[in-house]
Amino acid sequence: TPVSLIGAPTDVGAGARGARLGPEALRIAGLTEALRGLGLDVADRGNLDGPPNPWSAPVGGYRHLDEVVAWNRNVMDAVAAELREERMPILLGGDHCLGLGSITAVARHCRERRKKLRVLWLDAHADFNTHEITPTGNLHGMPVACLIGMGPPCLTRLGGEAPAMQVGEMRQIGTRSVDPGERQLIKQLGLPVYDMRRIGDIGIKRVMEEALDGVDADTHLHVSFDVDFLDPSIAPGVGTVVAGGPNYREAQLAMEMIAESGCMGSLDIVELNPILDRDNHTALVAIDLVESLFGKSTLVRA
Ligand code: DIR
Ligand code: MN
Ligand code: MN
Ligand code: MN
Repeated sequence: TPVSLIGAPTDVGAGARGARLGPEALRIAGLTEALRGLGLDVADRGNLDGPPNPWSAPVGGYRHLDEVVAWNRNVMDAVAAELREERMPILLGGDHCLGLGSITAVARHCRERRKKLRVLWLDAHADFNTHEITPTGNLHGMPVACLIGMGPPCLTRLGGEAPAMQVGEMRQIGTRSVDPGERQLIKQLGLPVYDMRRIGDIGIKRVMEEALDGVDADTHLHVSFDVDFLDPSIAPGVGTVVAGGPNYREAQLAMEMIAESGCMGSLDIVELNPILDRDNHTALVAIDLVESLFGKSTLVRA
C-alpha cells in the first residue's frame, strides 16, 4: 500500500520542548528516501498547522488542553483522509498526545470497514494517566486513558463517540516507567502490558508472538512508536529517557515480526526530540527500525 507522511510539529503535550522539530529531523535523516528504497509509494503531505506552545502551567490537571485538542483534531482529520484513500498514514510527531487523534481516526475507520483493531503501544511509559492521578499535567502521559474513554469529553469524544477503543484492543510493549496511579488503573482495567521484566523473562520473540496473537487478515494493526521505547544508549534524543529499554536487536526483531504479520495499517513515530539528540543520531536509528517495520530483513539464509 502507498504511504503518506503527516508532520505534526508540536510539543504542547510534553514536559520538554523540542519534539516540535521531530518531523523535520526525520525528513533530514532521510525517511522518505529510506521508504522509497524499499519500493514504497511515498507521499509527504508536509506539516499540519496548529497553535503554538504557550509553555504555561497546568489548569485543572491539564497542561495546554485547548492546544492539545486543536492539534489532535487536525491529526485525526489528516489521518482519516489518508485512510479513506486506502493509503497508510504515518504520523510524524510531535509528542505522544497526538496518538489520540491518530488512533481515534483509525478506530473509526475500523468500525466503518468492520475490521478488528489491534494497537501496539511501543513506549517506556504507559501514557495511562488521568487529570486526577497525573504527576505532571502533561497530556502526552494521558492518550491511552483518553482512548478508552477516561478524560475530558473534548478528548474522549474527539471522534464523536466515546470510547474510541477498548483496553483489550491494545498491547503495551517495553513499559518501564509507570506512575503509581497508572499502575493501579492498569490492574483495575486489565490493560495488557508486556513490560521490560516480561521481555527479560520470556524474551522479545515470545512477547511479540503473544502481542500479535489473533492478528489476521481482518485486523488493522496500528503501531504507536514512542521513540523513548528504545534504550537511551541507542536513542538519547527524547524528552523523557528511561534506562533499561530494548536494545537495537530486540527492537529490530520486534519490528521485523510486526512486518511479517502483514497487517500494519497505520503508524505513529513520536517523541523524537532533536534538541536533546546528538548529530540527529536518534532519527537515524528510528528510521532504521521503521525500515524493518516495512519489511527490510536481516535474513541471510537461503
Ligand atoms: C509521565 C511521563 N508518566 C507523565 N510520561 C511520558 O507525565 O505522565 N513521557 N509519556 O514520555
Ligand atoms: Mn508515549
Ligand atoms: Mn514514552
Ligand atoms: Mn485499513
